[in-house]
Amino acid sequence: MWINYTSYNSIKTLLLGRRSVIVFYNLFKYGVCVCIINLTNKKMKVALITGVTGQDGAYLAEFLLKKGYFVHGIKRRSSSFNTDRIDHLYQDQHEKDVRFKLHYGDLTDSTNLIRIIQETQPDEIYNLGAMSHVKVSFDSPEYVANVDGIGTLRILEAVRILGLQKKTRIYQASTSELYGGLPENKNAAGFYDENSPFYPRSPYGVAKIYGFWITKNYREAYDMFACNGILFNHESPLRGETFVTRKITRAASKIGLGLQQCLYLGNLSAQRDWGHAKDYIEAMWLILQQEKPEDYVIATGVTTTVRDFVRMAFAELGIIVEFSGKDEQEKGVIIDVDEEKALALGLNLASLKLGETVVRVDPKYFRPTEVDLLLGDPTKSKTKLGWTPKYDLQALVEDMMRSDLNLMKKDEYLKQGNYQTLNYFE
Ligand code: NAP
Ligand code: F7E
Repeated sequence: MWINYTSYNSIKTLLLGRRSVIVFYNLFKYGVCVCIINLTNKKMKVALITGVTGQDGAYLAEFLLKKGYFVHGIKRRSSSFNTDRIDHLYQDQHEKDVRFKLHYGDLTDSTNLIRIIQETQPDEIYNLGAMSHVKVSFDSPEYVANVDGIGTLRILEAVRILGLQKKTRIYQASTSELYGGLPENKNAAGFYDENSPFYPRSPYGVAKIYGFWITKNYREAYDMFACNGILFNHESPLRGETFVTRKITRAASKIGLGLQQCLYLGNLSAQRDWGHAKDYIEAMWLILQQEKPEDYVIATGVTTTVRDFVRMAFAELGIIVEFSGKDEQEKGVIIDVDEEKALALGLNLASLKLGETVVRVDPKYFRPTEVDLLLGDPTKSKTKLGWTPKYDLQALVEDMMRSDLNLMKKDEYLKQGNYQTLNYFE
């Protein structure tokens, strides 16, 4: 421990954890007075995250804990643990200084939401909970309307009923799916921005448009600090396995190791503006730290086809895939393998034959109405929020491939030892 008191009446502080401080007073020539001040929760901000077990919820919880927040998360009751993404953050609730707490709850249950908000008295609510799969929303449209649409209203109304309008700031997870990808709705530069008209193309998009407008309405009607982040697609090693990027990075890794032969996809020509979830959750936080509540587009400003994402994922393994054929007959074939790279990564060279088809189209993954192209304009978030993403698409693909190759190697290892592995197929 150091004490350096050269200056008159100097005060040196030494942080003890995040909640208490030792203060050394140099009282002229009369000695040193030491006192320990216990900083209570007074200054600690409290956040409540719905959807804390999801991709964004997990990254956001970690981010806010690092910033010194007390974080409450709402998780759904499930017949088995579904907390894999946040297990590394969770503490034994009997320990001292617990700053991360989970509550059972559901966005379809107003009474539960009112009680949790009453108990936690959050400074910030991040409403990330949703049935977030666009294709699945065609199968469960009523449920999606209830959770993604009315669920947002339930949060806003709970804050109002509890008289917390002035204390609690609310972030609503809005989405680029609101635009629907109509070419005529892009701005002059060819992007979707905060002023572009909406035209949702799925029950998910339609439910989320209610969430968008009710958030804006409560802001205007009741002077609440409630904001929409209109986030374009963001991915990561924690992305759900049935979204296209993760489906691709998992399958490419398995194919490289000889654990799978072919990857079946839907619309290969769809284009998305893909960023990294770690960058996007920082934007969510920045949106709630502003002086005035506003809505922001969060995007990279670059769009890429599903087909090119496949090429990039395989290229990370030294496998070059080329596409030929049209529509449902289109296929991806191995045309080259960088053997040195493949060996260095521990791939199964024997299974990587030139001319082998590794990607095929299965129309069951087509959507009744598709969003063909999404491309966002992040100018406002970059200038007003000072948001600066760290990952471009190449860095995102590298991160996801590194993680999934490791994951699949674990499976390979278990299989070699005659242990059971889980088969996840859609
Ligand atoms: P995600 O991985 O699918 O996570 C969704 C979360 O919502 C999960 O924790 C899920 O719980 C929870 N949830 C589902 N139904 C619920 C209900 N009835 N009550 C309470 N919680 C419920 O989604 P994400 O990628 O993290 O996205 C976060 C939010 O941003 C979502 O609202 C999504 O629609 C929106 N969004 C995402 C993107 C993107 O590209 N990722 C882009 C724009 C907007 P379980 O773990 O129990 O399933
Ligand atoms: O599809 C095409 C598919 O499911 C992307 C959600 O986070 O972002 C996400 O929605 C594209 C689509 O994401 C397969 O047709 C081809 O054109 O990964 P996705 P999404 O539908 O864009 C928005 C912004 C959200 O808000 C949502 O919550 O890829 N595609 N083949 C496929 N998609 C899937 N899932 N599976 C395929 O096999």
